Amino acid sequence: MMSVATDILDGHGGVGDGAVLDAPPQQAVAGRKASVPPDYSTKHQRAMEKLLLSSAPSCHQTLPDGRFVVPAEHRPPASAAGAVSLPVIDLSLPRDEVRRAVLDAGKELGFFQIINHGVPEEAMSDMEAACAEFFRLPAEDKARYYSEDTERTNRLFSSTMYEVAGERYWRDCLRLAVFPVDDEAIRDGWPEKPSQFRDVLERFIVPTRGVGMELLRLLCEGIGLRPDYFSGELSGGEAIINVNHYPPCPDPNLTLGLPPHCDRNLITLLLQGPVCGLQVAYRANQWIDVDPIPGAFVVNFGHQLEIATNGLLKSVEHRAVTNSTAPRTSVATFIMPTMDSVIRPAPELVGADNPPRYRTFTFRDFMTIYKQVGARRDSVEKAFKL
Ligand SMILES: O=C(O)CCC(=O)C(=O)O
Repeated sequence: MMSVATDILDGHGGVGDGAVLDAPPQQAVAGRKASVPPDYSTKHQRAMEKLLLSSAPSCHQTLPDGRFVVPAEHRPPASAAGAVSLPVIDLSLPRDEVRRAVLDAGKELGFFQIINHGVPEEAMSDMEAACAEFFRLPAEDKARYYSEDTERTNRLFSSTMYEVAGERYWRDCLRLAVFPVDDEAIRDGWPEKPSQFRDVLERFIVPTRGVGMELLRLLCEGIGLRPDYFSGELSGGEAIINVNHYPPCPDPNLTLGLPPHCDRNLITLLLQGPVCGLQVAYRANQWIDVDPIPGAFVVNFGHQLEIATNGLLKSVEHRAVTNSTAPRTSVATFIMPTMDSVIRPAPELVGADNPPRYRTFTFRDFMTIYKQVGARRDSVEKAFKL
């Protein structure tokens, strides 16, 4: 079975891990005259040369390494669930209708798209553009953010884990802690290039997180929890974004951008951009292609929501496939519990005829075990189910 190292997908650093750099640029230039350009001659230079797919001098003509070839049974295109598509929910409809639609979609597929959600179109398109621009920066600009330290939240890394055994995936990722935005340490961890990046991220993340919280309230109303059940600790951790970048791939039939996995958090909102690539697991070994819809978010539930609702809302596996022509950049926003929050099936949702299906643990404990067992749905179920 294909293993799914969580550091490839969801590696999580400690709270307050503000610094992005292995060696901040200020340190790298310490002692130099201002006119001398910074010299990332050792660590950064090596990192830069080694790894990022997006830093390759030109398009890859062939797969650079056999480890990009995923086992035959996991290769795209697996049988695609052709006629099935994700429901698209218009959040501007009356609240009762939206609540019902969100709950139905969540129960049936665990994934849906939302439109008219209130995040300004400009904030979304600016975010898409700034993220794509980040990956087009010269390698030496990106190298300063690059780190292989999986304990860091803020870092640029590649799923091509050179010198580490195991599969490789066709994706680079910029991961950043983004909440609370008024915390200077959080903002200071964001890239300074491109120059508009920080402002664009702030304009994007504040309303996007707001939509995520509103969806959680709607779900609570729908399943009989008090509307603010997920406010406070359960959603108050460091929200994180993954800016995923998938350069054109020379052999999309042999590779994956991201292996099948479930998310570790509460709820995820994905800005998937105009290029198709996300697939959602559907029944036995079938995958739903998620059609890009301009201005929409793709929404899915993480393990914490499944556990808190005692399995009523499912965390569903998804993966990213690659293509040979167009680069694809997606932005996943993860709403996370604080490390000390206690995760358990909500007492309101369990009873004599519906006993708790999961044990009680802290999110910190969850993360420790998750890193060991991997991100596949079955392995997490096995570790946390009673
Ligand atoms: O890029 C995508 O469509 C999927 C991203 C994803 O699953 C993730 O960041 O965990």
